[in-house]
Amino acid sequence: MRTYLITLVGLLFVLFSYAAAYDPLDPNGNITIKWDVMSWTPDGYVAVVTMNNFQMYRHIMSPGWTLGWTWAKKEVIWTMIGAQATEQGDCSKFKGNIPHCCKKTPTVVDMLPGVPYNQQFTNCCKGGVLASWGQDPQSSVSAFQVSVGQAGTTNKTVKLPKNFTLLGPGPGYTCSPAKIVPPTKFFTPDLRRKTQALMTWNVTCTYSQFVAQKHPKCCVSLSTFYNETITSCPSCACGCENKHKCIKSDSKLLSMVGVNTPRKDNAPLLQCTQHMCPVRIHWHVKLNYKEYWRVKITLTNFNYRVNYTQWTLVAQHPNLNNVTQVFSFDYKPLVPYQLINDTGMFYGIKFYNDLLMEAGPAGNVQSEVLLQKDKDTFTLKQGWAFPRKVYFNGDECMIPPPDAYPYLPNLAHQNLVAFSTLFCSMLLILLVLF
Ligand SMILES: *[C@@H]1O[C@H](CO)[C@@H](O)[C@H](O)[C@H]1NC(C)=O
Ligand SMILES: *[C@@H]1O[C@H](CO)[C@@H](O)[C@H](O)[C@H]1NC(C)=O
Ligand SMILES: *[C@@H]1O[C@H](CO)[C@@H](O)[C@H](O)[C@H]1NC(C)=O
Ligand SMILES: *[C@@H]1O[C@H](CO)[C@@H](O)[C@H](O)[C@H]1NC(C)=O
Ligand SMILES: *[C@@H]1O[C@H](CO)[C@@H](O)[C@H](O)[C@H]1NC(C)=O
Ligand SMILES: *[C@@H]1O[C@H](CO)[C@@H](O)[C@H](O)[C@H]1NC(C)=O
Ligand SMILES: *[C@@H]1O[C@H](CO)[C@@H](O)[C@H](O)[C@H]1NC(C)=O
Ligand SMILES: CC(=O)N[C@H]1CO[C@H](CO)[C@@H](O)[C@@H]1O
Repeated sequence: MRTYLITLVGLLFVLFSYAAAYDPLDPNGNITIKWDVMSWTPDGYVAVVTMNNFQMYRHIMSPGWTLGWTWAKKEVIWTMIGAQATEQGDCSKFKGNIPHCCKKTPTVVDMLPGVPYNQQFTNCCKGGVLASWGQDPQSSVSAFQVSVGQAGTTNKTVKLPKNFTLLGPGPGYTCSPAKIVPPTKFFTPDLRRKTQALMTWNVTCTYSQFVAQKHPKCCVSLSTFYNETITSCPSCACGCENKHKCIKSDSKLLSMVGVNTPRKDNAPLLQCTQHMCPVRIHWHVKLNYKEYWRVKITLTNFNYRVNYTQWTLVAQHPNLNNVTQVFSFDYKPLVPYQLINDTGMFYGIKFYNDLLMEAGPAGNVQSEVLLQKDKDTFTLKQGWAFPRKVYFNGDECMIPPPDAYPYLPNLAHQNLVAFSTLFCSMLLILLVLF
């Protein structure tokens, strides 16, 4: 009965949290795409397109972003610097000068690092990788230049592109319509003069895990020093539809050359587990000192086809307001409302463990966190020491239901057991009597 109730409440909670595009731990998180018209041309304009990732802990990792839109009229792209359209489309109407892209709905991707100098643009050419704002604000921007033809040539006749789509590397983002905003002002390199765009419009894209995938992408397992039980991730936490495609960690297939080469469609190659998640976060309550307590966090990759670069882990726990030391990860408190300080992001140290390697012996990273006890609230009872929410790379992970937590061997729990035994026997007596 209790189990059912908790599961039901948990399920409702999960459903509810997936349906909302709004992320309570990062209420202002978005990616903005800004078009600055820098000059008019005889048949159109030259614009600088800048993408800013304002999300605290959600980055776009390799193979990077893909940006699409629909032209409002018969616009074409004459040239592009720092990015390229994936398809040229039908340019058969053009003689002499052939446009870069004639498609009504261009699809644009970033260039790879190391393209020739004359094809580069400031903040371009990172293979579409956008760091999260919380981790590396300098690398959270991407830009390219586009020269548009057959377009309006004044701020009255230009028609804004429509139906922006942002993929990165999978679905999940929904973009607003473009909106004209006050023109961006730029400083000249010597900072002594300001210039401004001839016209600017913005698009805002927000992420929803519900749009991205119907199942979570990660799960949490728990253990403690005071109870031997290891609470594993919930079964099929990430969906078991593809269970037949998973491979055992000792499979001979794994020695085949190219088996772990990333696929164009990002199809994973998962190690067989009972949870079928690509990533598991293990939270171990390790030690209880007088003034402090210590947690060990381990991230394990079960996907043979992904190296997670610049991974992020977000955890919510009431004691994160008194983090004393974080060993071998970087840590940053997230204070979305400036009121409750119970959430923080962990990420790898650059060039040390900011890469969570593909599944296998090297596919894990770990850290220990030392927290100072808040005497009024600290307890090992009722699973208080476990995280309330966990996100990996910006996706919420499934946490086991409270009744599966390892319990502190204490009276309260025994009482509960005793009570339910009593309840059952009473029921039995009633059944026997009537
Ligand atoms: C996008 O994010 C920025 C930075 O957090 C914020 O200032 C802005 O209001 C957000 N825009 C929308 C439409 O939410
Ligand atoms: C437009 O986007 C830029 C970032 O790309 C942001 O700084 C600016 O505040 C946005 N303007 C509006 C009005 O949202
Ligand atoms: C268009 O340009 C005129 C001046 O040339 C200016 O007054 C007007 O505010 C501009 N409109 C927009 C939407 O930028
Ligand atoms: C918007 O773009 C998407 C994907 O490119 C496409 O499926 C959809 O039909 C487009 N919608 C409109 C109104 O053009
Ligand atoms: C992950 O990185 C290692 C070392 O850089 C490389 O050998 C391996 O092929 C990469 N795996 C994937 C799936 O990209
Ligand atoms: C939040 O907690 C961290 C310690 O975990 C502390 O460094 C930070 O100053 C706190 N921030 C606020 C706004 O209380
Ligand atoms: C450890 O936790 C498990 C799972 O909640 C529980 O069944 C068990 O009784 C606990 N062990 C002890 C020694 O209390
Ligand atoms: C023991 C201790 O340092 N407690 C502090 C935990 O953090 C809160 C708010 O950040 C402080 O008010 C406590 O004093």
